[in-house]
Amino acid sequence: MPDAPTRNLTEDEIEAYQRDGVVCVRGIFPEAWIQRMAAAVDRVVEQPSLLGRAVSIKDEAFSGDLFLWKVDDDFRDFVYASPASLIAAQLLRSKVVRHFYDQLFVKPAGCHVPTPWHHDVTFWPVDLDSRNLCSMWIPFDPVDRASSGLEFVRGSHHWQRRFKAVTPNYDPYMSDSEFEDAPDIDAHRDDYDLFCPDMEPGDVLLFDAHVVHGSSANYSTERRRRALASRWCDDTIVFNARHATMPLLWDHGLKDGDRLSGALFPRVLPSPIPTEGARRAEGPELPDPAYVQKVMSAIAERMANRVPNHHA
Ligand SMILES: O=C(O)CCC(=O)C(=O)O
Repeated sequence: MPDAPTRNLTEDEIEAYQRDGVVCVRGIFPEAWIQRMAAAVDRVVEQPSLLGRAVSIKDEAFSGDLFLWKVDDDFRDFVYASPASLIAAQLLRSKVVRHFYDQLFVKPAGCHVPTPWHHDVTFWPVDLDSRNLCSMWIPFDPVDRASSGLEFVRGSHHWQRRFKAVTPNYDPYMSDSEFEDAPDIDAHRDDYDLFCPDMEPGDVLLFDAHVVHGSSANYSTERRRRALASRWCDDTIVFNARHATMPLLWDHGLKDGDRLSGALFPRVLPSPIPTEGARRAEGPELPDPAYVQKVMSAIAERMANRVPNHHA
C-alpha cells in the first residue's frame, strides 16, 4: 500500500472541490516525501527528459517536464508509494485510481514566464466531458501570488465553455484548435471569484480538469517556485486523441473510445495490475525513438495540412 497522508481530507474539503473546482488542503503531504521529491525535481531540472527539453524555455530559465515517472525512479516511486493516490481516491470518492501523468513547473526567482489562463481538459487526449480527473499541485517552496502562486477562477469548471490549450511556450500545435480563447481575466479581475492561496510545502491544491487557472511570472527576486502537478483519475475516463492535444511519446495501444488504462495510465488503487507495471518495474522506460518519430511526423503533417479556423 502507498504511504498514508498526514491526515484524511475532510468532507468540507471534498465539497469545496466539487463546488469551486479547487481546494487548498493544508499540511497533508508528509515532509519526507516533499524533501525527497524536491531533490528529484532539482536533478531533473539539471537533466531534463526529451519532453522537458521541448517544453522548457531555456532563455527564460523556465523548466517544465512531463511523464517523469516513466524515466526517473523517484517519480515512479512517487506514483506507487507516496500518499498521492490515496488523496485522489478520497477526493474522487473512488476505490479505483489510475495515474494519468505528472508535470513539472519550475520558475526560479525572477523568471519572466507566466502560465497563461487555461483549463486542462482541452490539453488532454480524453473526452471533453470527463469529470473524475483531478490534479494535485504540490509546491516545494513557500509560494504566494508574487512568486507565481497558482490562481483559479472559482466555479469556472461549471462554465461549459472550451478554451484553446495555450502553453507557457505558446506551442502553435497545442493552440491550433477550434476552441475559443480564454477570457482576459487579468483585465477584469473584479468580475471573477479569484483564488490564489499562499502555500507552504506540505500543502496541496486539488483541482478539477475544467477549472480555469494560471500563474504570473515569478516576480520575487529571491524565492524560486518549484511545483509538481500529479494527475489522477478513476476508471471512467475515455481516451480521445483529438487534434492539438498533448503528444504521447509511448505506444499506449489505446483507440478513441477506450477507457484510459495500460502501461501509460496504470492503475494504482486498489492495487497495481501486474501486467501494466511489468515493463516499468524492470527500469526506466525511455520513449522509443522510432515511435517518437512517428508521433512527431504525424503532428508535422497535420500542421502542414491544417485549414486555419476563424480564430487563427
Ligand atoms: O504551475 C504552473 O504555473 C501551472 C500549473 C498548471 O497549470 C497545471 O498544473 O495544470
